[in-house]
Amino acid sequence: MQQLSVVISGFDHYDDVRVNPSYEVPKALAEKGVDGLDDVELAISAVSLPVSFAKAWPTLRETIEATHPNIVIATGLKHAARGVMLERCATNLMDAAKPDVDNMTPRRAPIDPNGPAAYWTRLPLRSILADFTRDGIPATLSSDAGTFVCNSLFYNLLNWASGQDKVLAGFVSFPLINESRHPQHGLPLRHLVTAGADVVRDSVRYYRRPTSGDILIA
Ligand code: PCA
Repeated sequence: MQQLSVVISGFDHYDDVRVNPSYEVPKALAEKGVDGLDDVELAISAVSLPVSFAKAWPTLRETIEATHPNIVIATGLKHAARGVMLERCATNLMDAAKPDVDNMTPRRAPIDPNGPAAYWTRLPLRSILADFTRDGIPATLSSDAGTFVCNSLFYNLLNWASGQDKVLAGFVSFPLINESRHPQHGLPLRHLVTAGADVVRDSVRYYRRPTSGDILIA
């Protein structure tokens, strides 16, 4: 049986957000696993990162170096999102409108002065979106994850992945957790966990059998 390792990261709580869905989802997936995958033994590691330009990526990289993952899925919270946002592109820009947890507010600065302007995600967004439709998860494709810590982490992750032989990596933004029956804003946690499981399952399938039908940049 093939053994594959997946790292899924989220962020610590910040601002006025008591429970950051971007960590609740990785934690639930690491605890419960993901069904629907035959002939594969999946090891899922969840890690929570500080909302810090300087420390988020080094913290994720430590977990990556300890677990040698085949797939890395980073997640974050987008307060204003109605549904799940599948991020297409990481840009080489920090432009913070508020300080991070270290009280740093980088303005109009590159993340890597020698790096390319942007990277496309390496996750199969089209097949993930198709599964979201099947599971009734409201979702959109998004062109960028902003210019705060989420985008910085995404860019550093893809910068690293570009030097690896075969690692899939990408970023998914979650809305707030909202347990009301018909939420106008945000989604119940169980829907977010279903969405996270779809992302892992499709990424594993794509890792094992890349097909020309799954266009990465959707
Ligand atoms: N969202 C922030 C950083 C941490 C998080 O969950 C962002 O949008 O950059």
